Amino acid sequence: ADGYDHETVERRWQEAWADADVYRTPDDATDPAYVLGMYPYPSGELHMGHVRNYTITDAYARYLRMSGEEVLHPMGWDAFGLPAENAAKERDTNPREWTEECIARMKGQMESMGFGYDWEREITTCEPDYFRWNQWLFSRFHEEGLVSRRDAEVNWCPSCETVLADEQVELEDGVEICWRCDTPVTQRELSQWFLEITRYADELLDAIDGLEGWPDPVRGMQRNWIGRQYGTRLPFEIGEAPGASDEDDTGSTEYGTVEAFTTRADTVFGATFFALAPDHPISETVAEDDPEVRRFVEEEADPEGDEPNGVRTDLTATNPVTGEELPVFVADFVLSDVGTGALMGVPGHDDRDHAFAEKRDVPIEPVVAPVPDDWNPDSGTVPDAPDVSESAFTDDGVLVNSEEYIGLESEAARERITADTEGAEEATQYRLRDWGISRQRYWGTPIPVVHCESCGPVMVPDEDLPVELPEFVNTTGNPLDAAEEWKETTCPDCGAEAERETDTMDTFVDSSWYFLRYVSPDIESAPFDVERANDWMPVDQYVGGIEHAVMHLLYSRFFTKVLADHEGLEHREPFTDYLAQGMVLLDGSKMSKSKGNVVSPQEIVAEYGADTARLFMMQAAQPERDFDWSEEGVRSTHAFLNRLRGMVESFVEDDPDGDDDAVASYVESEIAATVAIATEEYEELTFNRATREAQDLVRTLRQYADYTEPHAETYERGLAAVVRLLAPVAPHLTEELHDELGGEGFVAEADWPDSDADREHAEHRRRLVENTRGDVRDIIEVAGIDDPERIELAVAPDWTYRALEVALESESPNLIGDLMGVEEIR
Ligand code: ANZ
Ligand code: ZN
Repeated sequence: ADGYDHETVERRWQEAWADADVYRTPDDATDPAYVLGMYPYPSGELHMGHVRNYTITDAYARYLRMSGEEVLHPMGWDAFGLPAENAAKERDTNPREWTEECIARMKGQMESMGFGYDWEREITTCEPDYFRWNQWLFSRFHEEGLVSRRDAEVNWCPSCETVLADEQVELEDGVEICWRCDTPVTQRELSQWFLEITRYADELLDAIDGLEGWPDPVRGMQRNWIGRQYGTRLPFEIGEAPGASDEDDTGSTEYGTVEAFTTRADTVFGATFFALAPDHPISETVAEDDPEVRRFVEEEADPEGDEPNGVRTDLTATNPVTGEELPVFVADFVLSDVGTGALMGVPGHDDRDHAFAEKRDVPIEPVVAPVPDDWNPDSGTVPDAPDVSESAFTDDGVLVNSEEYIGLESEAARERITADTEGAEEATQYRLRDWGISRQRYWGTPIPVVHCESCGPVMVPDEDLPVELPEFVNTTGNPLDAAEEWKETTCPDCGAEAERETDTMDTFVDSSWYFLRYVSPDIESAPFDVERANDWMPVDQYVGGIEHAVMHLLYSRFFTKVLADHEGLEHREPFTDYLAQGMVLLDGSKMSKSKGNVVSPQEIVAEYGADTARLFMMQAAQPERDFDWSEEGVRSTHAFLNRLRGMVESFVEDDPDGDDDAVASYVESEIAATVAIATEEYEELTFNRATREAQDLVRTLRQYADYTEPHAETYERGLAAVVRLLAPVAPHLTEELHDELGGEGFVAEADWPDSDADREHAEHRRRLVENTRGDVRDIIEVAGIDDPERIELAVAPDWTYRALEVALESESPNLIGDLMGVEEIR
């Protein structure tokens, strides 16, 4: 593109900043503003999403620095993970080399964007001096009883040959597929390590109320994910239906009592069946003798299917409230890891139970009625039961057909029924599961455990950390399993021959505390310096994609709470404010390699420069919003920067000195208003509005220079203000212009302009000007002014005061005065 030599300008300032250590946060900073973008996975290329994310944090960090704050703005690499392993296999290299190359390339790209990071604090999670602390933390969690090992059904991707966490399984056309390779996921039973996040479920949920700097949708997502429900556990006696075991001679089996979790104990009189999960122990026992149940359990059950399916057993379940015997089904909509893996079916008041009852010919009975409009609980009357034959009535209401509970409202009935029923208990149930962190993969943190035949699994002692990775070998399975020599070790407890654990940790472990490592990245005695973390944490502004709004943020909150409880951290939440930036789209759809619609930041930077790319992105939309990439928009941003540059240059050359005081004072007030408004917008991270303000001021200044001989001081003050207001977003060119205008030092370290303008007043005045301009146009016409130059001058945007003067000099001053009350306005 035509215009200034952005490449030279940008490189010059990048080098100058680096030489002067402008973005360094000294260790003795007291409480720097902590601004953080989610660290990237080093894929090798910075994409538009990264550029947007990091421009937001960079602009904000720069704004805060200019406002006089100490700033902590670090960057690092989420360097473990599957793609590196796959790439290494493809290219016949190893994940470490591949990752290092990618990091080098992306770091260069970040530097070319002018992001002001404190690179002294860079962290790379695949380096032993980082991941040893994952291992150390694992041991601390273990000491605190927050680690467990159990057999678990896990999602297994047959193609990646790895266990997938729930959130790594995606649903496509009703089929669960692997997030990386789209292969349908199967199930496997494996011994897994878990971090017991469920112990923090209540606090993780309750504390969401205090996260006022988080977007509401994200808070809602976190609440949902934790999914707390209050309800009742009701005990059902399981027995065999009379005559059921006549044909066999094995005698009757004892099944005992099975509890069912329900949020609707008020509907217990409407229970018409009982259902067990296919992998409930009783289902499995029944399946041994009953071929129909076996076929269902082993083949037909489809927990993800749209329709509820089930098979009837010969068992009955006794309703603990009514004494009624209910048929027992094994049904696939009952999940084994929810509640107790058993439920009472109430077709009259639950949609799924209704669908199931219709299919299996189970009675459907109404026991809760909608509350009538004029309902008086004390009147002794009872509303009519609703018709539930076609669909369930799922709201709370008033009990009907429920013996002594008739006439009670649902809430009260739940309490009473729970209290009155022997063996019934209040229960809280969560959707949140413990966090399975075992991955059968090479490129991750080795889980620091040794398996000993006599001692069982034993933690590797702290002094033997880190457990490093063996050399990478290209096998189909887990390379750690194949590393025979590496596996061989001795038991830390008894000294006998033993084997290392071959699972590595979920990489979400790395990212659950990396924000703490930045505080003291080189400390060798602990994962972080507790005192400094107490001073510097929490992160004041976190920015990153909404795709991490559930797991990563939740895990980070969990780690922070554990560290607060056991390692002296004085903060219980890691991120005060969180901004989820929107996506950069192309023609309304997401940029993706598969669609072939990717705009490369590198090409844009080469053609137009980083400042243009950054300014265009920040201007296109509010940071939270999606927006369409537009080459047209990029070009006009580029043209704007060129114009600004031209204005500064010609000012410096001509050094004009005008004399029009009225206009000068108008321009002065515009400068003050712009600074006041833009400052507020920067505070809110609405860079689109902040930069729009600066652009408007540039237009005003240009007109000022075009229409009249500007006052040098005013004009220069205007230009200097624009340069500073744009410095956070377009840091290179503004550095150059600051220099040309004779500014001292770096604009990156200059003082933010201040303004005594009051925003409300400024906006009121602008509206007035806007309205008056229309009036002036009319007056000029009425007054018959026909000197084109004067008309142009008079109606030029924002020149109301000038315009009034022209109008007043016209031949009909009285008319004008009458029409407008001009004297008063002046
Ligand atoms: C009886 C009942 C009556 C229920 C009624 C609901 C409505 P939701 O539905 O999200 O609020 N449940 C219990 N254990 C389950 C399991 N292992 N798998 C699947 N579903 C299970 O969640 C609470 C309800 O989920 C519980 O309340 C139970 O059905 C069902 F009118 O019990 B309810
Ligand atoms: Zn896969």
